[in-house]
Amino acid sequence: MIVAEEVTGALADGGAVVALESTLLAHGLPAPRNREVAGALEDAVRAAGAVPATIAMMDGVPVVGLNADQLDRVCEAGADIVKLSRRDLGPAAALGRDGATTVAATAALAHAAGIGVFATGGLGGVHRPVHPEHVTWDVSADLGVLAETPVLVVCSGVKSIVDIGATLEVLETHSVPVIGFGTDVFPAFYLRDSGFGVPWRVDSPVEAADVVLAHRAAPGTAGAVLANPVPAEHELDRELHDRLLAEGQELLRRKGIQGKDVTPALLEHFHEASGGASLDTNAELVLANTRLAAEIAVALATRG
Ligand code: PSU
Ligand code: MN
Repeated sequence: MIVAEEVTGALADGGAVVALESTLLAHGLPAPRNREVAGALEDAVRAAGAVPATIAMMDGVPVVGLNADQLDRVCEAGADIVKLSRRDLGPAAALGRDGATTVAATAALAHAAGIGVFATGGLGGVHRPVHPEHVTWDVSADLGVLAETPVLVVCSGVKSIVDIGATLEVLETHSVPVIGFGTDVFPAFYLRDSGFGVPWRVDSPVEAADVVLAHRAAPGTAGAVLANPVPAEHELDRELHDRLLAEGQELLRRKGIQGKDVTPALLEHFHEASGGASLDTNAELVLANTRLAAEIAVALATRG
């Protein structure tokens, strides 16, 4: 694993570092918008007084803290960037591949590097069955990895494309605390309200840092989810959202899309069929989560 010097330095000094994932760039947003977002996220972390560490695999080597050239590579249109969950890290390393890391893989690498705070858009979850009469086994590895990786993931809940109630149940089963930021309802990525509540709520970065410290001191090795709703002015119209989701699910059935291609295919459908509206929502929510994560990392560093 290569850890950027700036990241190593900040960690050695007890400074604030925020991990950022690369799947949302390579497989969640189209080029060239993804590169703009990548830069804006890192700028936002720096503006808050923390060091960004975007994580990906380059030529088979996990890199914690991509440089500008490596960010270009991850965001390049049509580049051969594999979507890497944690289970893929070994094979991709042995075969010398370039890959973008999901929440699962990014959380694992961040923790291995000593980083405790991580920002993304939406956590993976329990997918809805492609055929209503089926039971799905498509449960994102994000959930299982968070069960055993003590990082704080700041996100806008889970994507509204998954079964949110089932996802919250799996998080409970895995002893992963779910905390709302300034909200009593669990957000649903493009939408502020999933219709499900959150068991805990904090209203400031300092309060969130308190929860992280107490959670780390409590028994178990699970991570934690801080759910930050998309800023109201960037929320997607609910009717548009519901129509896009229904179309997207039909598209999956028609094309037989399965496994790790489901999330990228649905996001792409949203972006195309909304004329870019969902793209703005996605970019803005990731940015807001990244700002918040940086403020929490700074609050944690201040406390030592
Ligand atoms: N957040 C975004 N866009 C994304 C993702 C998160 O704004 O594309 C990615 C994350 O990398 C997450 C993945 O881990 O979606 C979930 O994929 P799956 O459902 O295949 O586990
Ligand atoms: Mn899956």
